[in-house]
Parts: sequence; C-alpha cells; structure tokens
Amino acid sequence: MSFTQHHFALFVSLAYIDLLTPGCTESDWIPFRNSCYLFSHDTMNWTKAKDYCEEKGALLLKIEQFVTNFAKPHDYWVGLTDQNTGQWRWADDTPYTMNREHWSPGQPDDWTEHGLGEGGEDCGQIAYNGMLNDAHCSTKMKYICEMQN
Ligand SMILES: [Ca+2]
Repeated sequence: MSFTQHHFALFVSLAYIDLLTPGCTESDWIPFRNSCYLFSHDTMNWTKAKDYCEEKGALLLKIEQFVTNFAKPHDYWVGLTDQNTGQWRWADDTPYTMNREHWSPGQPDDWTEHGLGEGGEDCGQIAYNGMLNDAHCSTKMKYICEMQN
C-alpha cells in the first residue's frame, strides 16, 4: 500500500468516524491498521505534546510512510527533533534518515529570526501541504499521537 493510500484511508476515517470505536480505547482516537491516531484540536509546544502522547501510552507521530496529500488545513507537531544531539531523531530516540523529498523546499533551515527565544528550529512539524518543516520547539501547535495496538 502506498503512503498516499494510507493517508487517504486515515482521513476518510477521520472524517466519518466520530465515535468511540472498537480498537481504540479513547474517543477522538482514530483506528487505522494496527494503530490509533489522535489529531489534536488543542495546541502545545513540542515537548508538552511529546509528553502528552507518552502519558497516553502513545508517541508523537513517527511517520513510517510519508504523506503527500495531507488533507488537514493545519500544522501538526510530529515526533522529530534534533534538539538533543544535533541529529534528527524520532521521539522514541530512534534515528531518522534524512530524506529531503519529505521536507518543504529549503527545509530544515534551523531559522533563527523567529523571535521566539534562543536557538534555531529544532522540532519537526508536518504542514498542510504534507511536507516537513523544522520549527521552534516552543511554538504551540496541534500534534498527532500514534498508539500502536
Ligand atoms: Ca524551518
């Protein structure tokens, strides 16, 4: 299955399943394949989003298959950061292999003119265009948790 099909199915689920669904123990979590996904409505900084997902027994989204037609008109934190080691890693501390085809043109750029405090941009988000960008970790943003069943 291609990642396009994967996410099409995910968003079909998101659009039409709005109930407590067998397979996911909490409402608002969307079952797909062997995981449950939460597309948050609230916003948090990256670290709080990561902690929230982990409190739920989940992870900030670790994207195994990439998104090209991300249909939601929002930015979401995903579980990518280079703030600890300078190397991009997933929130479960596994390494991320850089593939610039998954990033918006010119990203990650570690931009420093954001006016949000010290440092550049060390946390990964997925934008409405389905592409990755690095943003300042203190930014409050929606987030996606993934819980593997
Ligand atoms: Ca950036």
